[in-house]
Amino acid sequence: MGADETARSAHPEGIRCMLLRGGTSKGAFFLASDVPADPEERDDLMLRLLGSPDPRQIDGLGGGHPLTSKAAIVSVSEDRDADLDYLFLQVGVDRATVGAAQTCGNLLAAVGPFAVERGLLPAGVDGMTTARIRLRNTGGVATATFATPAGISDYDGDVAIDGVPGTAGAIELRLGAGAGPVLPTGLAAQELAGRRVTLVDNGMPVVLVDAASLGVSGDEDPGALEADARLCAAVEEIRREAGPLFGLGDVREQTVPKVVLLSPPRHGGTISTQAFIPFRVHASIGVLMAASVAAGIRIPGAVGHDLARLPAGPEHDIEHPAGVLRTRVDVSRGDDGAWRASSRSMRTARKIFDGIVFPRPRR
Ligand code: NQM
Repeated sequence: MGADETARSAHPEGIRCMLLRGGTSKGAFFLASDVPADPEERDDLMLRLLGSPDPRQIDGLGGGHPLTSKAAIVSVSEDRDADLDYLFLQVGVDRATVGAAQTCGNLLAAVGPFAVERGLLPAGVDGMTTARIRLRNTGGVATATFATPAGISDYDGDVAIDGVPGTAGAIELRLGAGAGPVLPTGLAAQELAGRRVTLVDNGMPVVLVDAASLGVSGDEDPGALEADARLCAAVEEIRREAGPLFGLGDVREQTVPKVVLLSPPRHGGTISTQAFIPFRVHASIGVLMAASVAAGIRIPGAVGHDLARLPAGPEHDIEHPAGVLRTRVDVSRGDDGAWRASSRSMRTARKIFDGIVFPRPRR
C-alpha cells in the first residue's frame, strides 16, 4: 500500500471489534483504547465502519435500520461508583450523523459480557457477575447481572424476549431512582404543537401522546405509520418543541427525545405503544423507553394514565409491535413533590463475531 493510500484508509491494519446483539438491537463493540479519543475522528471512523450514510449500509457493518446501526465504546471506569464506562453512539443510516445524546438500554445488556470477554472485568466467583456500568451519555449508573459459569460470558439460556427469535441467557438490568425527576417540566401533562403530551424521563427522554389525538389507532404496522407523512410531521413538530424542555436544545439532528404513541392494551398488558426513534418506528420498544412509559402512565393526570390497565404491583407489560416488554418500575413522590422512579428489566445478548473490522477509506 502506498503512502497516499495508507493516509486515506488511516487504519490499514483494521480495528478490533465484537459484534453483539443486545436485547432487540445489534451493535459494534469496541474497547475505548482501540478507537480515537478525539470525538470528531472517532465519529468519522464509526461512519466508515458501519457504512453510513447509505440506506442499506452496504459497505459496512450496519444493518440498514437505526436498531442495527449502533456502536458501544467500553472501558474500565475511573469512577468509584462504577466498574465500567459505556459510551453509546447512534450511527445514522442514511445520514452522516453520530449521536451521543442518548444511551441505549438494549446494547447495555451486552456491555458486561463484552467486558468479561475483553478482560476488563473479572467474572464473579459464583457463576454470576454483576457490573456497575456508568452511562457516559446520560451520567447515570446501571447495574447488570449475567451468567459467567467457569469464568466466561455464557450467552446460552432459556429466556425468550419478544422481537428476538429463540432463547438466550437472562441479563438483569437495574437503573436507580437517583438520576433526576421523572417529569422534567414538573407537569403531569401540557400542550405542545396543539396536542396534550407528557414529558417523562426514566432513563430515556420520551414524549407520551395519545395515538387517537394524532388520528391513528396505535395498532397499525410500524411501516404504515412511517409512511403517513402527515403523522410523521405532527410527531416531529411535537418532538422539536419538547427538546428544549428536556434541556436538550435544538433536537433536529438528535435522536432524542423519542415520541411514543399510546393506546389501550390489546393483549392483556398494561398499555400499547408505538415508538418513533425518532425518524423510524421501533420494531418493538427500547428498554429504557418502556421504563419511561411505565413511569409516566403511573402518574395521575399524565397522558396514558387513563388509557392504561395499571397493575397493582410494579410489573408493567408494555405492549409493542413485536409483543410485550415486561419492566418492573417503582414510582414514588418525594417530600419535594417531585416524582422519582427506578426500573428493572430482563434482556438477553449474544456474541455474533469477534475479529478485525476494516473501515471504508476516507473519500
Ligand atoms: O430505550 C432504540 C433500542 C433503542 C433504545 C433507540 C433503547 C432504550 O431499542 O433503552 O434501547 O432509541 O433508537 O435499542
